[in-house]
Amino acid sequence: MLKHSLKTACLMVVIVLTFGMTLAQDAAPVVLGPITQRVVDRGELICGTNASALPGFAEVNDAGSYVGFDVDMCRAVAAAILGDADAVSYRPLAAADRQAALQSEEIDILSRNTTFTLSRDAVWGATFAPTTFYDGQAVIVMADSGITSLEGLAGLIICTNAGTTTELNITDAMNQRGLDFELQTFQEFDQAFDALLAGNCDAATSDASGLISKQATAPDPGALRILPEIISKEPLGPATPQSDEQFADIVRWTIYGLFAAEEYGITSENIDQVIADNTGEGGDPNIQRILGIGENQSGSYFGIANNFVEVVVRQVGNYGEIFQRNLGVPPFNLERGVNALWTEGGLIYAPPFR
Ligand SMILES: N[C@@H](CCC(=O)N[C@@H](CS)C(=O)NCC(=O)O)C(=O)O
Repeated sequence: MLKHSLKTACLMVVIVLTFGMTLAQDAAPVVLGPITQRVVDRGELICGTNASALPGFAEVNDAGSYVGFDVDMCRAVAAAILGDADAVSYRPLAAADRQAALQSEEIDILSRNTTFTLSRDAVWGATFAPTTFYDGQAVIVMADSGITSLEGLAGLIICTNAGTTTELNITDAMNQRGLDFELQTFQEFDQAFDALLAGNCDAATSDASGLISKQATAPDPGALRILPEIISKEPLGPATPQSDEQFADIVRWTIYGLFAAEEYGITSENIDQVIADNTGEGGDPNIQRILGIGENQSGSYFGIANNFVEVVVRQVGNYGEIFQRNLGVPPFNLERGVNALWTEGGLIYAPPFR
């Protein structure tokens, strides 16, 4: 009897859900949230980026264009919403200006090697996107200083830029080891790095990725040494103002689209073939959903095109392509490490597109 009524209840739920879903799919077009609407109206996404060049992540190239891994995240979002990865205007921001830029909404999105932390989530009024680069903090010194570990920094001057997670991490790491030091902060990391090169700081500290970038592009990389200790977790990724959850969803699923495209072997080079191979019966339903092939609803839940991932991958590439193009090449030659796909032992993982 109980079994029977359970069965009936389940059937009812299925009928209601099926009916409800049909209704949802046939419903009027989704109303765009305020940020997405602004982006559409001005035909451009405003992206907060680095103030001083961080080669590999964000810099202005010889042609005057912003390029880099963090820049490509903004380009991907512009492609998803506007169909044009070039429709981005960049606002250079010092680390300490990020919170105000998000709160005043003078930027639509921040993509500037920003660490996702509890206090920022609470206080910045920001929604953090999925982590795009798992990093940790390191310390760099002059090779001829003879310093080979944090212990060697006792009593010395360590420099960094203000308004970063870096300041608290280095203080914790030195205090935990019972080591005195003097922390000097600058508005921009370049000033801290130049002070190291000039001998006014004994060490500089920041995200390991940033230090690798600075070392690789320094006049004499061999004159610098990155110490072996990684003293923190720095999950880096974009953030958006908290006022528009739908826009945050668009950013979130654009990034997941980059991850999923890599996982399913969809690249900017083979996308036409992948679409041809997966259109109609016999196609991989996962690929159909990711690329918006057929009747599957995806982007339209957020008021953007169902094939938004196709547009993004066509114009910007998948996550692996973005990583390789910006960071996998000389002079950086960064390994994927924890930033490999979950299927290859890393942390890069997208939830299902369904
Ligand atoms: N991930 C850390 C540090 C971010 C940071 O400011 N890093 C420096 C050094 S890698 C930087 O981006 N410098 C470039 C600039 O000052 O524009 C945070 O979110 O606070």
